[in-house]
Amino acid sequence: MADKVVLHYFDGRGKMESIRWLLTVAGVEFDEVHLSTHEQYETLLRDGALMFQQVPMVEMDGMKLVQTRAILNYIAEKYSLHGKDVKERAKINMYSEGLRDLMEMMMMLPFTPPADVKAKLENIQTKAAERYLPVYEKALTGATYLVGGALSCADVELLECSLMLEERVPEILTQFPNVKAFQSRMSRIPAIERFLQPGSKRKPQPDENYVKTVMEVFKVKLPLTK
Ligand code: GSN
Repeated sequence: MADKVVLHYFDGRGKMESIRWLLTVAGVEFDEVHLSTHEQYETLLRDGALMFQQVPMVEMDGMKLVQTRAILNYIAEKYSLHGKDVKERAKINMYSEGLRDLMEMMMMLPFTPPADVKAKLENIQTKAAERYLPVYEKALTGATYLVGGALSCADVELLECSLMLEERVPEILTQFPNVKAFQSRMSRIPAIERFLQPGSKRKPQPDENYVKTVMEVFKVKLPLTK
């Protein structure tokens, strides 16, 4: 029997959260090793476990997978959440990348100096409402899922991203009824319903403690290297 999947990351959302979502929807159980000290990070580096000295890292099928997109693509392909042909996959990837761009902007917020947070949040709100959400609203007109009438990783990411947006801007979906209806449909998928309940492996919004831990693990080297 294959070994259990193990996620190596902080006890928080960050880049790992989409991987938690996708594994959950794929019905894959996983364990987590939470990084909370620099020593743990050094041990992973010494063991050669991190190809680019970065997390997320996922132990799966005898591999130590890194690079968030590569990990998501592997899971999506393995569990038939990546379209039925190369053209569908291209569309799914385009939708996914848009969502990643938006989620990465939100991920940066807790690491943003307090004086800059308001402007950053306004920028996210504007981009979400004018650039990103209209695309998903249109794709979901008369459609259950974003691509090919079947559930894909892009759908899972849209649910994650839209819930994340609502945490910051509660009324953001008012102008996007298709996305709102999609959220309710997706939330009724049993694995997702369970994941949305308290006590699941879904992580809460990042707080000061999370930011402090990330800074400690990397010894103040800013985690987001872009
Ligand atoms: O998407 C990816 O997995 C990579 N392209 C980037 C991963 C990354 O930036 N990881 C950070 C921590 S998670 N925060 O974003 C990291 O390991 N930073 C340490 C470093 O030396 O870059």
